[in-house]
Amino acid sequence: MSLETPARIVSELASRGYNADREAVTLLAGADDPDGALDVVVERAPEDALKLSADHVKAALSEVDAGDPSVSTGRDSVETSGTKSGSPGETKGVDDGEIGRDPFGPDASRPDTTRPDESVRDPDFDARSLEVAGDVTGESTGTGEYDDFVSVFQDRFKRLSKQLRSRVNARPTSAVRKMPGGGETAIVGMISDIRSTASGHWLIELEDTSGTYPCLVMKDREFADTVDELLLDEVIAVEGTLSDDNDDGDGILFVDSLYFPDVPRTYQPSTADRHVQAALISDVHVGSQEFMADAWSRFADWLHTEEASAVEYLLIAGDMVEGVGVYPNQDEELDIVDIYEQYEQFAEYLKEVPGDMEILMIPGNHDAVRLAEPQPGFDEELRDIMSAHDARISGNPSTVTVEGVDVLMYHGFSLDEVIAELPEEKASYDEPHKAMYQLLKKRHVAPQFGGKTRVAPEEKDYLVMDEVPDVFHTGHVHKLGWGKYHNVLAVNSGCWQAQTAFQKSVNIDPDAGFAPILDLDTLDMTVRQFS
Ligand code: D5M
Ligand code: FE
Ligand code: ZN
Repeated sequence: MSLETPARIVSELASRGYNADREAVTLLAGADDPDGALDVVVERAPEDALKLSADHVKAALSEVDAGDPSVSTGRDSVETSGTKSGSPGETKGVDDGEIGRDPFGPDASRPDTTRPDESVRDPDFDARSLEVAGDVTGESTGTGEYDDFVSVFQDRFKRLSKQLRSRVNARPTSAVRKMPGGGETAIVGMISDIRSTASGHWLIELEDTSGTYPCLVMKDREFADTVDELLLDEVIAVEGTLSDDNDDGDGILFVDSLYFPDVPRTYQPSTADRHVQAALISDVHVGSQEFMADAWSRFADWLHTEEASAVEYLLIAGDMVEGVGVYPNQDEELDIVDIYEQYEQFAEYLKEVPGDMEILMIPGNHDAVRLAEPQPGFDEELRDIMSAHDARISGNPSTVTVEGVDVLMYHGFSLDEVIAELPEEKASYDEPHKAMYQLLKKRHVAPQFGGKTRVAPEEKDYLVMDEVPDVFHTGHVHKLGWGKYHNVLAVNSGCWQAQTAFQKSVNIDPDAGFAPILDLDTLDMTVRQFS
């Protein structure tokens, strides 16, 4: 087996315990004798280098060109390793969940990632593109001061109200206060309070930069049941009629219509120009006793098959590892108690997927980054540990544009809150995509502040959806569900962790071991089961 493709080079390096950045792989692939060059590079790599860079490759290749007699450029060692990697006996079988049991053994840390059927994958690297936007990593400005909370709210209001102002003729609440009674007007505001009145109507307090104004939704209005979709701090618009006593200071607006920023019904998503697929997964939870190692390996094995040859992207929406101290009594169910060792083990599992795949990951609430959203991507230390396949790392949330398709990736912490606050038919654990529809409608991934979801003070609100995504991908609730909302595909991708004791106690029955596979050219989805 020779190393003519980047995928093989990545696999071969991984089997020898190295990762390499993209440029290094390209340089090796372009060498006259890639096999020999790889030998030299590995031989010459600094002891402590886990990841080979283009500089390592260039330095090693220049020594070969200079004719250093001590450097072996022969093929023997590669063939040995090629044969070893190619041996079916070395392939990780579907029952081999053992690497999760002994993460510390010297051999266990570097499993062989090459499958005998690697040759069925023949990706078109030139056609690939993956760009990330809306990532807070390295941009965080928050100092935790009160002023930052003011800024983040002002920014949220400014951007969401802009989306609504084109639809209604709104006035600031300070101006509405001075209008004569009985007149008609519209208000765009952030919901600061919702309560029911003694007679069963709804009083919604809307706040803008000039003050607040009470708006009344009568219980017999046809849109009265949308009130139970409302969350505090979301931005909406209302149109209505002012009470007769408006100009004496305690007026009220009787609401005739209510608008969310929303996604236009006619939204036309973008698609890729070729047949290519992305696997959307989340909540791997490596380090938990319930992590499903067998299912993961079956998934990784499947990715090496003909059937999966178009799956060139792997998008992971948070909770790579189980973490430590996330929930009370979590330690009783930990398989690996050290967080760094959990990431090391996760990296080993990542190496099981084909080396040519383009991987992007964002963190979740179990990951070792700040809990408040937006969460920055993993720090340098964790990136080094998870450097397999040169995966891209960005914050939660992030928008990743894959061959023209905008995928909004958000771990999904706020889904618990949306599900708790809204009626069953509008958001539930059994239909998590419906809770996602609500976030799309509100054009914000974590509308309610001050509840369970922690929002970090920043100058800018990274959680607003300025642009409509083509695909919205979340995880966190460990349930599989997908559907289209105004042509936007919403996918909640399940998990790789069997039911935990806590989940059992509250009747959460997770959908574990599924991989939703998205056709980027049609936005159709197929779900594969590996559990
Ligand atoms: O959470 C997975 C799902 O289970 C998510 O809906 C939250 C819920 N969950 C899990 N453990 C707990 C505890 N201990 N308290 C409250 N809610 C919980 P994940 O964060 O991905 O484990
Ligand atoms: Fe999770
Ligand atoms: Zn989670």
